[in-house]
Amino acid sequence: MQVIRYPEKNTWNALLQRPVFDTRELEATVSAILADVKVTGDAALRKYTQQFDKVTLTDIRVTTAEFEAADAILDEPLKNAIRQAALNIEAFHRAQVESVTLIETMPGVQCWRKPVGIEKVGLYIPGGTAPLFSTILMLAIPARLAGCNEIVLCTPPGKDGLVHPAVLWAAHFTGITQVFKTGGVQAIGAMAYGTESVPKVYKIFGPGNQYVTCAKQLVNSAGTAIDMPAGPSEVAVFADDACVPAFVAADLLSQAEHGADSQVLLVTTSEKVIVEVEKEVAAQLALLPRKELAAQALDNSKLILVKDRDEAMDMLNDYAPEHLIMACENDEALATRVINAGSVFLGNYSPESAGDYASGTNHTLPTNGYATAYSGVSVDSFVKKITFQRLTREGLLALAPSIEAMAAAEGLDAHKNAVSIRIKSN
Ligand code: HSO
Ligand code: ZN
Repeated sequence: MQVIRYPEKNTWNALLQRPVFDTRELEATVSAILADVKVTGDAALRKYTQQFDKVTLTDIRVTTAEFEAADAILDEPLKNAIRQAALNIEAFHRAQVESVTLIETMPGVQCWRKPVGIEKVGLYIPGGTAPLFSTILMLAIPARLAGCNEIVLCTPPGKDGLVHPAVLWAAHFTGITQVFKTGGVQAIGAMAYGTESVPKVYKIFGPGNQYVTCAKQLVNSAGTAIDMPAGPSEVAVFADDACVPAFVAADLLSQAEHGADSQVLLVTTSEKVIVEVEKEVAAQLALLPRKELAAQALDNSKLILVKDRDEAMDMLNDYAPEHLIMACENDEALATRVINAGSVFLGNYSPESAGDYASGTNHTLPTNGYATAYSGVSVDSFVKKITFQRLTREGLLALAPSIEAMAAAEGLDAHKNAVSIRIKSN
């Protein structure tokens, strides 16, 4: 990890740069696969699963027998852990379900807004080096609470042609029955266009590699909604002498082990913290099974010494981290100054892992600086809010002069007439 001491403000931009990925190069490949899926459907899914996952698919859809086998394999302690996480995630997200409030803006003018679940949603769960079954909880639970009718899940099969049992168990546990063994770009295409097996959905959620991200962006520009532009995962920690350096190091490593492209950042007001965290990172890294990946991520990562808390907050708000951990004196007071972050973890006992799995908050969060303008996934991500109104004759009479005046001024006579014709009638 690079150590930077007291950087001048005009260097911050360069310092806080994320590794850049040019997806334009991928676009041609991704577009070709998407087009193929659009035209040849299941045949394309079989072809690319053979090519990329080296699996000859019989059924694309996971069968009842496969769900049962997963249930038999998965051990009870892990099932209980998933159950507990699900309870907390459900409790936190249930509070996000909005009730309908009728507002009478004027006598006889009633307006209200009703959240309606997006009818068909698709969840993508990557395969690869870690089976992220926790992401199923983070997506399926709010989708259910939102009232989505049809929830489809796509995930690539392993070399044995099977989906990881924890993925299947978590899917089944959260009420998802339509699971398809297809991954990568072809899965995104399948959910965007529909194939003989995979239903077409209106919005696609979930993390993925650069190809998946590129595919999501392409289908998005062609009309399928997506959760958010996703980039590599990241954490920023603000720590002062109130932190426990071993805890901070563990948090940095927990994010670094996600992948070589993850980025972790420590901003501190204490030289001592830098020295001790560095020492702890080295000691803990050596013991990690994923140390190679984590070490590569640490190469992109920085420990930054700043002069005071004000400067730290300015820098962190500029960076707009996906996760922000504040292990410092008076964390809550300082946290009131957070403007840009996906999710904030306060104090020495709130590791990012708590939010990643089980405390209740969602772990699908804006990366790559998108926290300046985007929120993480919530029940809101799965609903549309439809407005309704009813005006009585008296209500319209009272509002008519304003509508007529505005319509006339915009030169839209038909709009004006739609009011005039009513108030003239009895
Ligand atoms: N830190 C990841 C979420 C995750 N961690 C899943 C473990 N499993 C992105 O926020
Ligand atoms: Zn994580």
